[in-house]
Amino acid sequence: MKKWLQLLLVSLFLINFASAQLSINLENGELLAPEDTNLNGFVALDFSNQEEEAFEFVFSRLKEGSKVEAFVTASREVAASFAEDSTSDPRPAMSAYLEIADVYGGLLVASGETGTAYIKLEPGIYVFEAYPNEGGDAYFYSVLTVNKGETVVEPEADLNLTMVDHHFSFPVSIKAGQQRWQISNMGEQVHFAILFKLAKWATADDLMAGLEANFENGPPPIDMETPYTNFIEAVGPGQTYYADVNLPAGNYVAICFMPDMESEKMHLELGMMSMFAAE
Ligand SMILES: [Cu+2]
Repeated sequence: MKKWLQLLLVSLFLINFASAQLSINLENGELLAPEDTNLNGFVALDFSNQEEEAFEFVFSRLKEGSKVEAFVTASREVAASFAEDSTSDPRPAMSAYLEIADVYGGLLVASGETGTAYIKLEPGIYVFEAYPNEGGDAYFYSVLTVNKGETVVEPEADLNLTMVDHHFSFPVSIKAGQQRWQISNMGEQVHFAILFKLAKWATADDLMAGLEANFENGPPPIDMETPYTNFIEAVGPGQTYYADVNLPAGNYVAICFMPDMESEKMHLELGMMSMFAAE
């Protein structure tokens, strides 16, 4: 075989191999994402946030027969019921949402950064949503049709984190820096987590006291230099995803603030809080 032809074939193979990922860009008020893919399995999704504030990206998969419009309406109702000034109970909105779609997790991406999550793609209709972490009206979504195709190799995880009703499986100590987490929800309710990085002087009790007083009782017991510590986005029952996280060394408290579907309580009040050190 001619040398140049060989090189061409090798580079075509590499291009093909390297593209087992999808890029989603939020830029100039637009969410640019592919509309369809033949990739199946845990595909790497790179989220680039070029807006001026941190955004949350969440992926969901429509249930058979559900319509995108109904999904968007239900999702906005969930968001409105969780808004700070809301007085409504978020449970009915959450139940309505879960009739339409399964939620697969996601990422919190700071301004100007890119994050990677691995979401299990199977033939069907998926929706990517993006909204500002600090609240506000901005909202973007994009629809992805997944066709049957090649299954990509499952990523290897540095840490396996399981969430159940109502507990996290964090070890006492994890590695700081770049790590890949496999996050599984083995419970029957949706879970998520905010990972608070404690200020050097603070304890988990300080954080609890601060949360109870809405942080009006003194300086927040949180390391304000890294306010956008990682966030485990909502993961539905039975779902698993992977996320690349990069936690600076320090002490963390993970809390799930989801409302319990069977009582008036939050998951936190039912024990869904865990402390760990990144070192
Ligand atoms: Cu929870």
